[in-house]
Amino acid sequence: MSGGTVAAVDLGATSGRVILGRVDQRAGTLELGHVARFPNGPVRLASGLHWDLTGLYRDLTRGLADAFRRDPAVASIGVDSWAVDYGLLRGGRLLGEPFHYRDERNEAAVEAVHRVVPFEELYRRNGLQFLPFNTVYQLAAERDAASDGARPGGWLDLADSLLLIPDLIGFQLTGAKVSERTNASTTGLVAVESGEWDDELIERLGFGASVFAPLVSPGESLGGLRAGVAADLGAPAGIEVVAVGSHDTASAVVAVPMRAESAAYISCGTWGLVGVELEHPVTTDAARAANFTNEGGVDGRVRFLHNVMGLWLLSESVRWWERDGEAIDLGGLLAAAASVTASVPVFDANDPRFLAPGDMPGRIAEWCAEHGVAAPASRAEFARSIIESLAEAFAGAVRTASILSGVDVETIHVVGGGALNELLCRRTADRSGIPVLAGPVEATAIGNVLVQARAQGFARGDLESLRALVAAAFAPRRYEPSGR
Ligand code: LRH
Repeated sequence: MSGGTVAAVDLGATSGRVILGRVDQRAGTLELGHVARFPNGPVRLASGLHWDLTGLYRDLTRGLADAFRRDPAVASIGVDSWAVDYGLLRGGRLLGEPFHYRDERNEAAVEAVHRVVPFEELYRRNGLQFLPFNTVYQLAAERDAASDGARPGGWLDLADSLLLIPDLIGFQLTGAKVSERTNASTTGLVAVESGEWDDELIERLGFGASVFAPLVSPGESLGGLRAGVAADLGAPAGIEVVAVGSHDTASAVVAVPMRAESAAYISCGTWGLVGVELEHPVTTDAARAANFTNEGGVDGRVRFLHNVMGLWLLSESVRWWERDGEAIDLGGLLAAAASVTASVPVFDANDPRFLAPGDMPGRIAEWCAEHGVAAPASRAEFARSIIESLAEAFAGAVRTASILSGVDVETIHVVGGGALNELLCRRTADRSGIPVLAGPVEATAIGNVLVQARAQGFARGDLESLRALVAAAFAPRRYEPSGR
């Protein structure tokens, strides 16, 4: 067999898509076909900020039906999404819409977890940077909500299983309950050294080990589509769902056309995930102090990276300005930002005040007032200030990743939607003093496609062989540092 087509479902925090990927390694080709794109976002219910999982499932299955209409020879399906969020099930039934990681319920839970397992110990065990929304804190919030009697969404003790978002979709499609490793590594409950569920930690936190599903690695099959689903999708019987790097960032890193020994990557969309790929985790005191994470990568690699608040700062500002119905042209705003000549403030993009949805320009102005610097004076200046602050945070995280890991970074690869943002790529090159190679934009879907293609026998070899296909198919755009 010399090649074939697979379908990637890639769910991001602001949009989802279904993409067909045709891979023929012998011919050295990799082609993408965009089938469907649909919006995603938080829904504020009485119980807090949630995802509309049911709506997402409707949209993605419509997209998959379209994919099978276009190419009845699609060999398999793979699903990836943002990390950390989960749904609880009892008897196969979903106990409410999953919480959105930007919900505020985690604040009190952080302290509750650290009282039982101090952060230093937690980091030694799971190797994860502190993010207040890591699943471990969300589950503590869930547990405590149930025990105070009010149960505003606290269903942990009622659940018989917990599945992260892509696994939850895999379950709807196939009936199989599994936990894919790259995404499971973001829960905080997987031991960084063994890669297995940390049962002792789970027990100490009172979560109940039986809700966690068996771990599977990218490339393993979840099994065939349920008969009813296959009929709904117009898919031939026996189409498999294959576990991919179901954490979107893990899939994106598969598709970074880099030489890992001398490159850093920035997977830039809602978040900017900045780091390097390693063979072994780094859980030193310095890595903990710098808040660097060791997430599980495809083929057992380690994604040693830091979460920088990404284009969320810009998209949430635009959403705020548009709240009275005005439509803002993002291209025009970025062009105006590129022409700003006044000096703009560089604020700390990692400040936790920027995490929750809301008045982002107001919070930037508040940060400036607290730090005695003049706030941006126009929308173009706000946009420029956001880009400069992101570029500075990216450059800093690349420097830290290099120091902590020993990787001598000669090139920075920017993949994801941020690769289209010329100003951001240019200023990241300028502020880091390192050339930036931008693209591919659809790295996440490509990584998803490649892992499926390898499972189907359309490609073989290690990540370097898969990356060679990416490099051949998508010529990156190069930004040299200007010295400014
Ligand atoms: C990016 C991402 C990131 C996580 C965050 C929750 O989409 O998966 O890697 O930290 O969402």
